[in-house]
Amino acid sequence: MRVVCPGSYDPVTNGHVDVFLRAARLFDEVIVAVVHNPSKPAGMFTIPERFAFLEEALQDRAANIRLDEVPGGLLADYCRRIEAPAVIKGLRSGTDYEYERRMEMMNRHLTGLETLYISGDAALAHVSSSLVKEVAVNGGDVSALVPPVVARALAAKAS
Ligand code: COD
Repeated sequence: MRVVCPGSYDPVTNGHVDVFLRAARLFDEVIVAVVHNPSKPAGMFTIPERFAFLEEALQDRAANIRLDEVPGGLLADYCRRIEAPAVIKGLRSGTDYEYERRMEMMNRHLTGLETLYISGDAALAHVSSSLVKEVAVNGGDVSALVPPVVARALAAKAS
């Protein structure tokens, strides 16, 4: 089965990568899709930058992971177009589930798109794109929480 891991990935973290790799062990093909999230319009990194970070972070990690971009429109329409019956979402907490559950129901209502959940690595439960950005721009060390390419880009923003 082909599945999609959609996200803003601004930027990708080790929490995201853990979910991608575990999905890649379960499904035939995993499409990591950088999606424009209309409620997070002004990102720190451009879409091409986020894409390049993902490319480097996932290089040689799993042969069945592909990258794509959803430049606008509904995720459910994109998934129907590429014939992916389900999306994979990573969960850190009950709060994540509350947030995801409403999207899950809306996506199912729209096109029948299913949502499957992978519970994230507990050691990375405190890791989010927004927190690593906040810590990094204020001089904190996030190198254990993000791929090296992202750590370098965040350090450059902080300097
Ligand atoms: N461990 C495990 N999972 C994690 C971790 C971690 N440490 N960090 C993040 N995750 C998970 C998140 O829970 C999420 O499932 C995924 O990784 C991506 O996270 P983000 O923050 O990069 O992405 P979001 O939440 O901004 O993505 C939201 C979408 C872009 C998917 C959503 O807005 C969308 O589908 N937009 C398209 C327009 C649309 O169709 N709207 C209607 C939706 S019903």
